[in-house]
Amino acid sequence: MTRISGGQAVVKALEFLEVDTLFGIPGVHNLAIYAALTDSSIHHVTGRHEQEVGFMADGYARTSGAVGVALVISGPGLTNILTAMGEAYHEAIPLLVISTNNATRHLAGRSGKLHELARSNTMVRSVAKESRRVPCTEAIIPYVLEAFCLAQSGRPAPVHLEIPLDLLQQEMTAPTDDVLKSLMAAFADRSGNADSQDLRQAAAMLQRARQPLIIAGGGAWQAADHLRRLSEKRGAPVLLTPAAKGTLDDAHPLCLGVRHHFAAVRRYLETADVVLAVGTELAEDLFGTPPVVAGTLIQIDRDASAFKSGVKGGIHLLADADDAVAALLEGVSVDSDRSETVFPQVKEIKTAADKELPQLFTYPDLDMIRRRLQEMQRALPPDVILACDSTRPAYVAFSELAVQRPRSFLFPCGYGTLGMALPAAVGARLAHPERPVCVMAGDGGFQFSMAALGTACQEELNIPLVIFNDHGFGEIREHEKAFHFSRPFAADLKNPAFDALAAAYGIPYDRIGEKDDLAPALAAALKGKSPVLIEVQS
Ligand SMILES: Cc1ncc(C[n+]2csc(CCOP(=O)(O)OP(=O)(O)O)c2C)c(N)n1
Ligand SMILES: [Mg+2]
Repeated sequence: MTRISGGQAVVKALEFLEVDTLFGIPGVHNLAIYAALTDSSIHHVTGRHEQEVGFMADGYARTSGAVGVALVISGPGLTNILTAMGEAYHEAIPLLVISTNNATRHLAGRSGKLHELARSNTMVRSVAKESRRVPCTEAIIPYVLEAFCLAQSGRPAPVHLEIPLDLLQQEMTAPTDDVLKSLMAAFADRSGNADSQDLRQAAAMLQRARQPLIIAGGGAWQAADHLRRLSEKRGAPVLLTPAAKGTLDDAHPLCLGVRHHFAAVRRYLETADVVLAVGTELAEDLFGTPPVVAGTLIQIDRDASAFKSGVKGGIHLLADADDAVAALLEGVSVDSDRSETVFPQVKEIKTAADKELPQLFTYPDLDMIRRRLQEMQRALPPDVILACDSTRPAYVAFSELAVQRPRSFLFPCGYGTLGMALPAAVGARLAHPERPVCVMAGDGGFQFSMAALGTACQEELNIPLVIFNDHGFGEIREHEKAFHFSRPFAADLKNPAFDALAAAYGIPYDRIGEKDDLAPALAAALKGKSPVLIEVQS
């Protein structure tokens, strides 16, 4: 019987779970785990700040559907990663966050020990599905396996495990693979499938619909293929939430894209007699408006808490999105006549939305932003993953930049954290070494996490960073105008010289002036071997 330490038990559990990449920052409080990692095939990625570590794990999970795993120290390591957990919690991204804590005997009251953090589990529960402290060394493996499964089950979310130092140092008998397999079977996701009667009824509603419409949210990516076929079969246009951008190709003739914020789209939504909402809680959009569904609502979600409205003659289907959409696809018949009328209708709505853009975004440089997005579109390959920060060009990109694949447009949708883009791109790139990855960020947001450049360089990741430099928090300036501030306040930024910053990291730099074309610079940057900083004057 092999004896292993608690630290080795953590790594053994992660290896059994086939975790290939682990994002973290070492400290004396988690070195027992790092010691075990030195002999592991798991690739460890060293962050520069735990918030970035969390976003890296998020980018990894958001683009792959797998659980993103992060390892931090107790105290400041844990508090630093909370913001990224908040973002992942809001967006239903599965993360496993492992932190440590002082030895069990010091955890009862205030001890004054290094990195002490009282009531850590209570604190973390605001941004996690669960936060647990492991009670003994033998429990480490079952707790890790269960936490990993929990992160993915139902509505995916971060799950946190805290392991006291003494448990990492103590030894235990290593469990066999058979024991691990039976543990996994016990923790497997038991979320059931929708009642077949309900599915039949929902299919009949869709079949009878005069003007059906589909809303796809962040939980719809797994069902992307069936969803497209259902939309084509019934001639039902698809409206995407920002988290679902790419779930149906923006260029598809039935795709209304991410355009709920346009009056032309909202009017159309209000006239739809049957609305199928998949993997969305129908939350408010960027401008604070929730989708108004006047017709009958069929809602599919893995988590009942997404069912916020009453049923009103509609149906809530508690089910896996792909299974339920596949069943609906079976239950409806082809309506080719509708496609002929609805294709021009979708085109018309998009044209009307286009005309609304200047009223919606009253940016003085809107035309320039649109031009830049067109240039980016020309340079970006179809399989690109675009990691966006909360910057004005990204809001315009919702409707103005076409994305062709699911899980390829990253945006801090609901929690809205500045600084997500670069570290999330690092995680995405590590999850998909074969796919191009690009960052779009503002000068403000970029500075929230620019230290992640260090990780991107160390990992030798080719990531072009398109930084829109308007020398400030541009979006906030706009809001100040709308609030009738007596003068612009607290939103101007004295920025570093970005060319010197690129030089400091030893990476290429390009500056795109007003008259320059961004496309060739971006296309060239995508062929590089490292991050490339492209500063766009706006
Ligand atoms: C962590 C965090 N702090 C503050 C904000 C508020 N906020 C939203 S947009 C914004 C300005 C972003 O500036 P920049 O990244 O330069 O983009 P721009 O608006 O100039 O395009 C700020 C400060 C936020 N979203 N997240
Ligand atoms: Mg800015």
